[in-house]
Amino acid sequence: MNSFAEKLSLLPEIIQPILKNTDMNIDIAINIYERFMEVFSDCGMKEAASEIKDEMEEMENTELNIAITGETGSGKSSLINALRGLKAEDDGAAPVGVTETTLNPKVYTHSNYPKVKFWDLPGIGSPDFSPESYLKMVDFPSYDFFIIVGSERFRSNDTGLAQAIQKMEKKCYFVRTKVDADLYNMERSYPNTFNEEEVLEKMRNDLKKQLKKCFRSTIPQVFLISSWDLAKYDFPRLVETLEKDLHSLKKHAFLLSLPMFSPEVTEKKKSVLKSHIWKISLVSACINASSIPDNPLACDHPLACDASLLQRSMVDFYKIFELDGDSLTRLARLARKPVEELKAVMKSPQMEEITIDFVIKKILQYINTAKELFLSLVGRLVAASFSIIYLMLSRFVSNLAEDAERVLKKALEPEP
Ligand SMILES: Nc1nc2c(ncn2[C@@H]2O[C@H](COP(=O)(O)OP(=O)(O)O)[C@@H](O)[C@H]2O)c(=O)[nH]1
Ligand SMILES: [Mg+2]
Repeated sequence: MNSFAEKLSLLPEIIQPILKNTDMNIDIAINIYERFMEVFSDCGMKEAASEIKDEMEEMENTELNIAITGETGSGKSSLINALRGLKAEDDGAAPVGVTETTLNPKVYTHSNYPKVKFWDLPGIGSPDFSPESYLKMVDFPSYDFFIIVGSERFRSNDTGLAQAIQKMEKKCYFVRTKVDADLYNMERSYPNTFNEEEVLEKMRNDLKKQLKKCFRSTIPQVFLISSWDLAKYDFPRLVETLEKDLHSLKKHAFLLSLPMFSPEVTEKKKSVLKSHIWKISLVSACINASSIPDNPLACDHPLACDASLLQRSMVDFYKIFELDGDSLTRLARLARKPVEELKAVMKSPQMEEITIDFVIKKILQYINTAKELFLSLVGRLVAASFSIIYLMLSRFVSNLAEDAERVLKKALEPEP
């Protein structure tokens, strides 16, 4: 692909399936279109694909290191487990209800998204430590942001630490845990006049008032949460805030690693993946691509792909939507239902069935369903391959997102 005119003539075709994709959010489509124009403006197809491949690798290697600190008993380990989609009794979970005996940070890797790491930091505890020496001890520069956990009130240790973190130009957020227990107690105390929203608002205001006294400039935001139920209270707002505050690659990792606690999370993950799969499609169609055997539309209309890249990516999608075997088993245990019952509501195959042969079969199936588009691109190997792969991946992601919703609904269904 050499001349600019040739490139331009190819562009609308290669972008066609993206723009025609009916469940594509228009903002994502525009964004992809702009990125497309950008990568193709000064290089050919192969070079563009190789640039995108580097970008994908950078994304895969992007780590997110989240520091979680606060006094013993404030609920740090429980929050870390909740963020990893685990209960304390699951394998690899942080032990809950134990007093820390070490001052060393302990790392907990996300089981489905190992580049996301949660660091359980001991609270400052002793007044012998200044916030600055504490931050030095826990290796301050390694973290992307800090969550300071407190139950009831935040102590001067916590606010002093937040000030030191802000001074060193990093973000920190206050998280007040165990809100479920406070609400439960208040409801028992005021059985006739209890109003959940009013109690929560009063808790937020009291904390803000307390913090206002300690901070001269920006007061870190406070979020009321229960690690037992992330869908409730301020956790969704914490997600929105981090989504805004994190830069693109870190944001990507954060959103894809979120536990599946609500339909909004499923939607977010679907959007992130939908804005990413054109890259997988382009790389798969251009780099290490080999011919698809048994193309029903004959050998003079070839199609090529890197089926192994597609297979790996599709397996990752299962993990992102918590539809892999381990995640389903955990959910089934929590729901006290046989895992078969959850698997039965999935329309996609189980993750173990996603082999290279399966991928090739899927592509052949899409050549047939998108026959018209395919035939319109005859003679343009990359454009045709890209389009078919893109359509296949896009549908695959939508189907998994629907399965994830069905599985969650089934898990929450009361026993008959
Ligand atoms: N009700 C309720 N209890 C919690 C919550 N988070 C933690 N706990 C309880 O608080 C205690 C201390 O929790 P843990 O996570 O071990 O705190 P850490 O010492 O800061 O790691 C344990 O008994 C937990 O079960 C929560 O959100 N709600
Ligand atoms: Mg702990």
